[in-house]
Amino acid sequence: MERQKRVAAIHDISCFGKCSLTVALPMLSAAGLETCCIPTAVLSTHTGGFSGYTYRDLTGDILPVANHWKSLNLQFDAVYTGFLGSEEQTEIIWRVIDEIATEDTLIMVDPVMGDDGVLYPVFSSSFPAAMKKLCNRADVIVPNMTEAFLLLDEPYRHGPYTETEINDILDRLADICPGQIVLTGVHFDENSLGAATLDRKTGKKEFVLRDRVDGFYHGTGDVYAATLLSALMRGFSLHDAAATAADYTVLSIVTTKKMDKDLRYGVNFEQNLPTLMRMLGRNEG
Ligand code: PXL
Repeated sequence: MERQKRVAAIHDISCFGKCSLTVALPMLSAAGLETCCIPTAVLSTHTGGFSGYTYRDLTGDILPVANHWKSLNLQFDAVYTGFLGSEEQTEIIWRVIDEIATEDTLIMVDPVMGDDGVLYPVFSSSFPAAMKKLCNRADVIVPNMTEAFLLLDEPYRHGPYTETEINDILDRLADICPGQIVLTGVHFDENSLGAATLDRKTGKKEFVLRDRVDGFYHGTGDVYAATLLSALMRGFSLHDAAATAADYTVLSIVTTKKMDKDLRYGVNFEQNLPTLMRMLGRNEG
């Protein structure tokens, strides 16, 4: 009998400005996954470019939700964490994993902390060390270049990078995470952009590069991570999942660019969901 895979997505809800749960829930559902969620906070908008946003902290609810799920004996194929509002939340996620994950559960941590060399202002300077501890528990991490330098506690370096630099960063990320590494924002020149993967099962490092689309589109990291997890859950190799995620993120950006929208509003990932389903091999009707 076929079994539908079940994912627990643990992120904030930004009520406007597509990112975190408002991206993860529809995308993972489109991938055919049963998607459950633990909201870590509710904000009126995300924090990237809007001022005056509301912030309702839900730290106290996270563990009780996990405890209730455990009492119902629910099994999860993946736990996927993204934006976490505080060091305390990163510690609580450890306990959530203890409660709801088994050896067979894939733990994917997107260490959402910053972009373009800057730690998001909502975070204190000690937050990256807490996120680093959580990465130690992950089967897959998906940092961008800014987050990689924060995790490694090193000053940010702008690209273009060399292959040697990227390989070195992958090796050092492997020291803080026992799992698969997907590093985004990698580029060796100004015309391309993509990801580098370190597959711990094969020891292989690979690059996935695509033509760069100009402009800073908010929420693309979340589109990338949700596609990556969807592809992994459907049995893709790490490299193929990273490539599918790059293709779908570029497609969403190109679609958004044609619409001339405020870049803070998030990308139009919705229009191409039927294409995503085909990319993930969901042609069965
Ligand atoms: O897209 C990452 C993200 C998620 N959640 C919140 C954010 C951001 C990035 O700015 O502010 C609340």
